Amino acid sequence: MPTALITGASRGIGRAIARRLARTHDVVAVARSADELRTLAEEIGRDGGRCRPLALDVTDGGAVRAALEGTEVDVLVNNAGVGVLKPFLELTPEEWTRMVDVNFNALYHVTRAVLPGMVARERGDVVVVGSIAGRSAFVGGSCYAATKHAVMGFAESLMLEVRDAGVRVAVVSPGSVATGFSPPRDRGGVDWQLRPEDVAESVAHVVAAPRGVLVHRVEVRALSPKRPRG
Ligand code: NJP
Repeated sequence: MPTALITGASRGIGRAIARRLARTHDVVAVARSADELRTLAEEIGRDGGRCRPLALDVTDGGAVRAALEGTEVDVLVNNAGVGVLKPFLELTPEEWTRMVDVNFNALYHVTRAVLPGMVARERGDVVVVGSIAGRSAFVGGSCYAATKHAVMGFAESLMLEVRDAGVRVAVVSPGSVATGFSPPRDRGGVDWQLRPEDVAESVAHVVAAPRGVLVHRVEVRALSPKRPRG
């Protein structure tokens, strides 16, 4: 079985990606919450898959290197992310730094640890969970949208660097997803958001592209914020 490493796998979109990819991959599930990773591994095990929980803060470069360097990974999903969505003048330095560290700087730590193996084996997938905020701005997004714009620049540059080495780099950019990511907003009583499983399906689609085919960007939105999902 090939191996898929997913960051931010303890809940939300990352957990759904881990469950989905476990159908076709051995999973390494990374996040800080050891208990939630353990229950994820149990769920995957009950479904007949294999999952190794790995409690790790992806912003700690030394810890990431120590835990991951030399690990053979076929699919890396950089999904861990935080969003403190509020006006710039209300953002604290800690909130600003945390978003930059998790959403952007961690891409260096994690990708740097596993990419050399992919290049040496001449195959692999690096998927980043971006956001529609990675190409459009919004009030309250001065830092969050900036980190997701940075994701796009990182991913496209890396794609151009490693495609000839057989490694594919992609960004899956969701619209609004029903997770605990941001405080509940008034959605007009209509349950229209994407489910984490919808995003996981897009990641699985990217990874399953035939060899020789590179899907670089996917934007996935709920069909209509005016209509319930049904
Ligand atoms: O978020 P949430 P989502 N080290 O809060 C982990 C993007 N997105 O699933 O460490 C390691 O449920 C945290 O684990 P833990 C978004 O930007 C979302 O909605 O245990 N892991 C948890 O597993 C992000 O990139 C929406 O706390 C760390 C996970 O990250 C991705 O989707 C829309 C960590 C966060 O789970 C997943 O978001 C959109 C650290 N230092 C893009 N810090 C949306 N939900 O609407 C956090 O366009 N984590």
